Amino acid sequence: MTNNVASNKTQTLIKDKLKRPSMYEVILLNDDYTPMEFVVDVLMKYFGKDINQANEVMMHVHRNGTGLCGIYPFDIAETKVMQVMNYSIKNGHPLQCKMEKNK
Ligand code: TYC
Repeated sequence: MTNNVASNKTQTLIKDKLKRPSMYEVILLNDDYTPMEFVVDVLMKYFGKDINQANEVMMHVHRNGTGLCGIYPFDIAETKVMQVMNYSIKNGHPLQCKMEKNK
């Protein structure tokens, strides 16, 4: 190895170091029982949506089966999913939420 040419291993290490962290989509799932107002409340409470954005996402999920709430680093996405599931259970609703690696 010459002074100014890094080995493959070094190049790989540099690349690894600079790689952006993977991001994760938090996705809401439709069901027949959760009230629309509750879903809107969830989107405002946990995903920083205003009333209009929350209504849009909720209606998208209602019509299409799933919808994107937001995209976050792993730990934040995981926390949001847990918060939504806990809040839904506490209020007796079957609302489901999941996370998926963002491609
Ligand atoms: N489909 C539900 C209803 O008609 C409303 C709903 C919307 C439920 C979005 C879940 O993620 C959801 N009451």
